[in-house]
Amino acid sequence: MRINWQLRRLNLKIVYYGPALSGKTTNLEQIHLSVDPKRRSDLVSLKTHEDRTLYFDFLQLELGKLAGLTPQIQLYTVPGQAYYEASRRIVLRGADGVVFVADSDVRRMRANLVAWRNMREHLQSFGIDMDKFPVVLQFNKRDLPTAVPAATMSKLLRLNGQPLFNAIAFKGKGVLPTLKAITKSVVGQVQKELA
Ligand SMILES: Nc1nc2c(ncn2[C@@H]2O[C@H](COP(=O)(O)OP(=O)(O)O)[C@@H](O)[C@H]2O)c(=O)[nH]1
Ligand SMILES: [Mg+2]
Repeated sequence: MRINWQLRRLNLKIVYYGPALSGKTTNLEQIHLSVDPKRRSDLVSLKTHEDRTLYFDFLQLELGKLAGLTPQIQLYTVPGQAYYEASRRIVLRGADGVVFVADSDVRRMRANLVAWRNMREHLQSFGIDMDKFPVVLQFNKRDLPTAVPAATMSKLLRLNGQPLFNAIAFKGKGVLPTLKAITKSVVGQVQKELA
């Protein structure tokens, strides 16, 4: 959280984390499509020639006033490929909340688990207790015939009550409910801190 008292602006950072190709960029693309252009920035994507996320995607949204401040929500995605661990860590630093986008494809369960553990380790190393930190999960690609049942995925990741949304991100399904849940959670946390 960063407050600019002169501009009365509150910057909040939400990071979409998860394994490669789980649909993180697709979430931002869908949000970009559905939010009023007056209340959002352009979607900025830094991509390699292979069209995969190199560093991050970025999209900024403006919310209604909060405690006399104008909140601006900055959405980032991390690159999912294994060799971008350092990049993920840099993007994750300073996050006010995270959305973990898991891939429901049975062949991606191990990748989900590795990414989930890495995220937890990074947050811990920043001194963040994940049980007290705004985290929302999205099980994406529910359209796949190979999709693992949500209950099985929850068990695999050892979820304990974090908000969870099923999604078909490339059809826009589940994207906004996920965004609303993480925004609510982050804003709730900030209200506690500003009180
Ligand atoms: N079947 C299926 N494919 C999806 C879904 N959401 C995204 N994709 C596809 O998965 C691929 C990777 O998505 P992308 O957003 O680039 O993943 P990222 O690496 O997490 O940013 C793309 O081809 C998307 O069109 C979904 O709900 N179902
Ligand atoms: Mg991406």
